[in-house]
Amino acid sequence: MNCDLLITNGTVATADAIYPADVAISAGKIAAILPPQSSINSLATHDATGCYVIPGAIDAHVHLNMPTGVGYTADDWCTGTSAAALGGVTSLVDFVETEPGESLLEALEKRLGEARQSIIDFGLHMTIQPDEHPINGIPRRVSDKRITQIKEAYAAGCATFKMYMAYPGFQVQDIDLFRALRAIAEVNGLACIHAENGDVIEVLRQSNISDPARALNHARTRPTINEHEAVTRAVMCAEVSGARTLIFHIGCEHAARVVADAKLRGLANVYGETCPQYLVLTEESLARPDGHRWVCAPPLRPQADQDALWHMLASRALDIVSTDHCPFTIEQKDKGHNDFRLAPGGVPGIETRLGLMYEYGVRRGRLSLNDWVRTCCTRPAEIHGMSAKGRIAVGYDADIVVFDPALRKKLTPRELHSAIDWSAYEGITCNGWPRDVIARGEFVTRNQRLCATPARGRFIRRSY
Ligand code: DUC
Ligand code: ZN
Repeated sequence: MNCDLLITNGTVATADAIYPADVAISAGKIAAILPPQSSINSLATHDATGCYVIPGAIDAHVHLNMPTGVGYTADDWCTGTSAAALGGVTSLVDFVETEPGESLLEALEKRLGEARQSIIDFGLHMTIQPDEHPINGIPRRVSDKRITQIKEAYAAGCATFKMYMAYPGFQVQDIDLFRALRAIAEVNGLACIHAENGDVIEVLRQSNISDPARALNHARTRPTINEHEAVTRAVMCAEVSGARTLIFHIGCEHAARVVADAKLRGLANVYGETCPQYLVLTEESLARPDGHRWVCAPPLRPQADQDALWHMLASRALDIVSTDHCPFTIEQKDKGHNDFRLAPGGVPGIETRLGLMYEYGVRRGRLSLNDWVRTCCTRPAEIHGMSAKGRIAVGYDADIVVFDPALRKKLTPRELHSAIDWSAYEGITCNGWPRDVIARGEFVTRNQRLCATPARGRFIRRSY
């Protein structure tokens, strides 16, 4: 047998097995998985002694170059995907958002133009949002026309549809959430739902807050029962509509239990995502003098919620870990210094997920190696309709991370590559980090250095 590249002497870790093997790559695909030291003709070999050889990580929830009230999120498609690759990510999924009057396909075309700079392969979720801006805080409707366009978006490779139950401008009313879910069920797509009760949040945010400089109040305006109620409503709508549904960024135990209970009732198409910020940080970060930098939604929660999320991830009640990477510079974040409501929502994380999940999950005994691969690599591909990704198996794309458990990485902005000047994880050192990253058979990083050029990433047309 001949191949282009042979990864030798590593330990292959997948979602269900761990074994020593050499991995042969040809024409960008995994060509064979062989006993170590098999004799085979390869144009190049790459030694992975002492390392885990795992599928490239998939981050199915990021916000690059997204317009916000304080300007665009700080990473563009070049800086964001460079940081992602250095953190072991070989595919990501970002979003298409629509301007009033724009069709879903017009908005997709524009977003594909921006995404051309991507270093790694990428998919796009289609956001289903009201056609017009809200009036007096009341969300406008999603038109029939827009609902009809769901079919066209699916055919164009956007198989997943994001809906917000909170955030003025994005929030959809229940009637439209449900109409959209029925249309998504009809095309066999996936609904991805930001589940918080936006109406209640807006009233709480507009009430007299005695100390708006205290960022912990952000969590008080978005209590866990608010998230719990919205997830319950979203799962009810998913069940009645029959739409395959993923609840995005679950941050608290009660919300996660709703997904767990749905699964116990036999709803095999209801999934849950959580993020490293909810697994590693707590609302203590919001209590810092610069706590407004940790404003994100849902907010960071108490330790008890974090502990429960780890259990639910290991038990498969929750399915995947994505980052909701939404990077802002200190200058952008500090707009909220005196009033947390002015801080743009979101924390960075595109580069740090695999390392953090290894450090806080595997090394601390909360996840097995297989759980780590399942939640960061394999299940994201399955749930998000990427049939060629997420596995080390013959015929799959050769997206591979050589992960070195002996590397140490300090999570400071100096060591990371996002275009921001702070880190949400300052003070943390990860033991274990991606050493080399291969995407469709090409090295995109080697020895923790980027070696890929922009615009090599391809749009992943996703389907089920
Ligand atoms: N939550 C955030 O914190 N930022 C971006 C979008 C979201 O849902
Ligand atoms: Zn998000």
